[in-house]
Amino acid sequence: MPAGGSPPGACPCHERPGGVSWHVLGAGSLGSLWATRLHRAGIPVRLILRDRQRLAAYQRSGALTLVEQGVASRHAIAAQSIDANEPIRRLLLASKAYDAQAAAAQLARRLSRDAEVILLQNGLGSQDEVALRLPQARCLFASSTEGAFRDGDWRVVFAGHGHTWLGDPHDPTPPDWLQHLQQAAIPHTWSPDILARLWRKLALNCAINPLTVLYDCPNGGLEQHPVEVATLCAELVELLQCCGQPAAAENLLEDVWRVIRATAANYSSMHQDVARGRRTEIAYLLGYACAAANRHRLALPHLQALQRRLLEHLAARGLPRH
Ligand code: NAD
Ligand code: KPL
Repeated sequence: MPAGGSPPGACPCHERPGGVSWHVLGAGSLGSLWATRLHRAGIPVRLILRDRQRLAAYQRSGALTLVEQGVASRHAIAAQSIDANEPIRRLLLASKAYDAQAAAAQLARRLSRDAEVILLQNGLGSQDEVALRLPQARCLFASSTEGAFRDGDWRVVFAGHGHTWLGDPHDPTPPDWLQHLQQAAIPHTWSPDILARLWRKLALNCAINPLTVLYDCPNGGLEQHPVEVATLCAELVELLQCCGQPAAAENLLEDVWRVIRATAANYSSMHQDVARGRRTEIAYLLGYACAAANRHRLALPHLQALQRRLLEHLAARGLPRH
């Protein structure tokens, strides 16, 4: 058995039908959602877990469980701890934005020279932090509207069908492993301008999520605050244009209202984090937007006031400011 790793219930020869293995870091919501679907399609996958205790716990459980439309299926995916020695050529890094850089630093010694790393983080900023840590790898960025949550250890519930856009800001050539996503029925599109996608999603999140936290309401509750939403969108449009992202700025306000109405009964991810006393990804959303405005010496008073109010709100609840 290799140091730091073992495939529960799986034969290693069956795990590698001649292809490059996917390594998936983070058996959280999206990492588990990807790993189980890839595994189900017969594509070799390895889970990378935080340490040997987590690995031992996973091995006791024996599998990841995927729940889709109330139906559970078990997937005995091979796993290893982060300190294993197996080289990595294709990595899905599916951590929160604030954990991505440290995870990348821990894995750097294991990445081969032709490694590809798919960064599945919300917001902006973590992708560049990781790319700096992994100069030998091709870093691809992803932006996803799929929804998943964990309802227990090693269990993930597929909660919302969506789509994932992937791209490489430095190289428009699509990777050949996109066919694996096709085989695994992971809806996706190769995006020649992934930064525009990520900026647009960031702008949507900045216009919606902080207000839902401050007003303690589901997304639809923002219908009561149309002027605040419109003022923030106007400043976000200025920011996007100033940052060379005019496509991401187009019809932002209309799109924000479309999302608010389409998700009216849902609580935003930031609201859910705060309600559960969990760290938010604020530094990679509103924090990133405000830092970009400062870099460009752009005065965006409402966005900056929103950041101050949100930081005070988090501090009052003992939650980190970053
Ligand atoms: P999550 O917290 O459920 O999962 C992250 C996992 O990474 C956790 O299991 C954590 O233990 C693991 N991890 C962190 N550092 C690690 C390390 N060094 N070694 C090993 N494991 C490590 O998060 P998630 O909900 O899957 O979100 C991942 C990203 O995707 C976030 O940026 C989130 O905003 C974004 N996103 C999530 C959803 C969703 O529905 N869950 C939808 C769209 C976007
Ligand atoms: O992505 C979101 C989130 O909750 O994080 C939406 C639904 C777009 C709200 O901003």
